[in-house]
Amino acid sequence: MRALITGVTGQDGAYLSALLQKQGYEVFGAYRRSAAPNTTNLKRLGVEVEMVPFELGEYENIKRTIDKVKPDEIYNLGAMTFVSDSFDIPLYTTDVNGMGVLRVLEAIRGKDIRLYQASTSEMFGNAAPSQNEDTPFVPRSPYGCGKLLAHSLCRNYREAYGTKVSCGILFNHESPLRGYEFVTQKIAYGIWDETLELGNLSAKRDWGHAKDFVEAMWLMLQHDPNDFVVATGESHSVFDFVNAAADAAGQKPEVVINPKFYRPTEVNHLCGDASKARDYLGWEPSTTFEELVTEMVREAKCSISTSATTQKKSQLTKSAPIQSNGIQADQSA
Ligand code: NAP
Ligand code: G4F
Repeated sequence: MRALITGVTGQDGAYLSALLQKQGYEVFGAYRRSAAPNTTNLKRLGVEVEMVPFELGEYENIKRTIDKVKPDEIYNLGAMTFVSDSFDIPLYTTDVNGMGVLRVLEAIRGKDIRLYQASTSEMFGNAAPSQNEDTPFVPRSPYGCGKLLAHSLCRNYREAYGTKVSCGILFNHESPLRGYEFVTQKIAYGIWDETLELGNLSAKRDWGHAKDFVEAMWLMLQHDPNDFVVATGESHSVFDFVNAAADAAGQKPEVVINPKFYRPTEVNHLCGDASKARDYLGWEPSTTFEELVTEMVREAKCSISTSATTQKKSQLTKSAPIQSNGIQADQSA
């Protein structure tokens, strides 16, 4: 079996690559052009995949890549994923997260390829918890709106053309590979500092582990096309996360509220009901909230210590600094 994973350099891309390789898949990792593609997450999990260029903004590029790789399954994880930034770059966000998915759907129309689309609990906005597949979508950010466009198009292509697409409505999932701007990773690192600047502490999220959630993605493509909520069913506030991280670290910084981290419109409370995924796919999460927080806090501490040691070593072994013109500075002066 051949799988193409878009957004392979991200958190889920790395965990999913590891899972699919374990299942015996040939995995192709689709990455977007950059001066230096970041394979840090894949390397941290010891995964090597064949990397292929892929840009969600460019139809011909998507089509060429799919025609070349000839995948049996595509996992579309590529997206602009930071909700806060989507208020600053709404056109770009909607193009990549919404129209980008339409480009993928067009590229596979009529082909025997199964597609997983990374939908999100952010589409629920402030709909009352707990949220399931029948809960109305009332998104509260350009990110959520773009994802809802994609979600609606996937359903339409499934009904209109028989496209074998499944959408996973995934609630927040985290890990030591999480991007640094997301609140959990910010806390996991910041808990070791003297102060920690945050925004809205009362927002509640249903936080699970990415390693568990990618299993649900794979299971969806082994069943008839459908949509599934994937969640732990337990929610905690940002404030709870700080306290759990402090317990894991054995220390607590001063928490400073900085309104610059507030959003123009906030999603207050997400808590998912994943009964359908449990009943149809046999999926259940295996990591508790406390285990997730502890793993992230400990890994953050290791990375901080490693980078401090590397920095110290490079300072000790450094000879004269290199000037911007490339000439070694004279330290005797
Ligand atoms: P992530 O770590 O931020 O990774 C996003 C990936 O998308 C990166 O590999 C990024 O490439 C790539 N990408 C960004 N713009 C692209 C473009 N124009 N063309 C092609 N690729 C592009 O996100 P994640 O946490 O793994 O999430 C995976 C997917 O699940 C996303 O679609 C996200 O919206 C969705 N989701 C995530 C969560 C969650 O809690 N993690 C919950 C629900 C849904 P670079 O490395 O070059 O930036
Ligand atoms: O960690 P966050 O930035 O994640 P958010 O907005 O829930 O989005 C994540 O989950 C979605 C699924 O529901 C994904 F689709 C999306 O791609 C992404 O992975 O913020 C979580 C909460 C928010 O309510 C935010 O206002 O934490 C609050 N928060 C408080 N202080 C903060 C901060 N968020 C960030 N990023 N930074 C803060 O300092």
